Amino acid sequence: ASTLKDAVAQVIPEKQEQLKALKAKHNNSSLGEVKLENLLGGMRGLKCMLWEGSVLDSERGIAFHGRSIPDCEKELPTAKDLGLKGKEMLPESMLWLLLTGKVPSVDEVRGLSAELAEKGKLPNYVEKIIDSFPKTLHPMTQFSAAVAALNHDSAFSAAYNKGIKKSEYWSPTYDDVITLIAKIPAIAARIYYNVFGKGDGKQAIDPSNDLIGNYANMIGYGDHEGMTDYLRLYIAIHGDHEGGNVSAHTLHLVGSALSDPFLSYSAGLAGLAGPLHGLANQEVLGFCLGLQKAVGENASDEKVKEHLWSTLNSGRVVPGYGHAVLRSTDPRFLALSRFCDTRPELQKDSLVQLVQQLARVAPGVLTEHGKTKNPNPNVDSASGCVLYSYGMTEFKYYTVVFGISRALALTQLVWDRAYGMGIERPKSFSVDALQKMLK
Ligand code: FAM
Repeated sequence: ASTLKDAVAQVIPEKQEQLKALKAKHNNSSLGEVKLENLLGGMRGLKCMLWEGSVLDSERGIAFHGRSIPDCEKELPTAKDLGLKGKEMLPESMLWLLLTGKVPSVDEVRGLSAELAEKGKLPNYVEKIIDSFPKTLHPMTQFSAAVAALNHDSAFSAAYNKGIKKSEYWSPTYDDVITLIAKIPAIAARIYYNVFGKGDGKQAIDPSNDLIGNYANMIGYGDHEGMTDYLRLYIAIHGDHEGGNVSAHTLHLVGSALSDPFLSYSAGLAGLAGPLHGLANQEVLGFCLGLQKAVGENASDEKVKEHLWSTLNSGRVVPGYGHAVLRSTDPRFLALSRFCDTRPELQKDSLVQLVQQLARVAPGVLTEHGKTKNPNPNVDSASGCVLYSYGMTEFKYYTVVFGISRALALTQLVWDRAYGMGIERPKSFSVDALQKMLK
C-alpha cells in the first residue's frame, strides 16, 4: 500500500505531459463561441474551466474520472471492507479516486483514514474562536470563519514565503488540503454542539475509525449505524460536481491568486451558504413538511398533485426538481433512494415515503406545467429529508453537512498547482461597451 501523497506524486508527471502535448498542438483551437446569452446567463454553457476530478453529463449525470456513482458503489472500498460497521463507500475512497484517477486498495484507504484521524484535532485557538461566536450566528458563517482561521498554520503559505519553486507548489497545497479535510469534522461538530447542544462537545477522535465514523460520533450519532452510513454515502457522492458550481468555482478562483487552501475553501463555503446553491435541501424539507401539514400524512396521489399545482399556480417552484445542467434524474438522487430502499426504518418513515411519492407524481405535473427543462428529481429532493428522519431536525445545519462533503472539491487545487494554472482574469464589458461591440 502506498500513501495518497506518493500516489499523487506518481500520476502528476504523466498528466503534466499530457497537458503539455495538448497545449503544444491545440493552444489556439476553439472550444466554442461566446454569445451574449452566455455572458448574461451566469456563464452557463461556456467551456472555460479545467476540472480534473469529475465531469457532468446532462443525461448520464456525474462521473468521477469516468466512473458513474453505481460504478463507484461497486468498486470503491466501503466501511465493511475496512471492518467497520456499515456498508457504504467511504469518502476517503472517493478522495483517493479524485486525486489519482485510480481506485485505492482497502489498505490504502485504511492508511488514509488513519492519517486523517491523526491530523483531525483542532488547534486550541480555533476552538476558542468557534466558542466565541454567538449561537445566533448562522452555522455556515461560523464554518467559513473557522476554516479561514486555520490558515494560521498553512504549509503552502509558509513554503511560498520561503520562496518554494513553482513546480513544487502542489506538494504543500496537498498537505493543506489533507489537513483541512481532516479537521473539518471537528469544526462542524463543535459548531453543532455550540448552537444545538448535540454531541458531547469534546470532538474525540478514535484513530481506528473512518473520517465520517468519527464525525458521527462527535455529533452524537456514533451508535446510529443508519445515520453514519447515510453520511458516508451523502458525503462521498456530494463532494465533487465538476467545476462550474458556485462553491467549487469559488475555491478554484480564490486559489488561483495563490491564496492557501484554507482561505480558498472558506470563500467556497460562503458561496455554498447561498439559497440558490447549498440551501436547497433545507427548502425541500420545509416544502415536504408543509405538504404533510396541508394534506396530512399518507395522502393520495391526487391530493399531492393538487398541492403541487397550487404551488406552481402561485408562481413558486417545486424545490428538489429541475437542474441547471442535468436533463434526467440525478444519479445522486437514485443513490440516496437506493439507500432508503435498503433501510426498513426509512421505508416506514412517512417523510421518506412522501419523497418517493413525489418522485412518482411530480415529474408528470411538471411536464404538464411545461416550463422546466428537467421535470425529474435532483439530489436535494431526498438528502435533507433522510437527515430529518434520522433525528437531525436542525435545518440550519444541513448546509454544513453539504460543506463537509464539498471539501472533496479541494482536490482540484492540487491539480491547479500541479498544472501551473494561472490567476483567473476573464474579460468584462460594460453595457455601453457591449453595445459598441455588437452594433
Ligand atoms: N418547479 C417549477 N418551475 C421550475 C422548476 C421547478 N422545480 N425548475 C425550473 N422551473 C422553471 C424555471 O423557474 C424557469 O421558469 P421561467 O422561465 O419562468 O423563469 C423555467 O422552468 C426554465 O428553467 P430551467 O431552464 O429548466 O432551469 P434553470 O436552469 O433556470 O434552473 C434550477 C435550475 C435548479 C434553479 C431550477 O430547476 C429550480 O429552481 N429548481 C427548484 C429548486 C432546486 O431544487 N434547486 C436545487 C438544485 C440542485 F440540484 C442544486 O444545484 N443544489
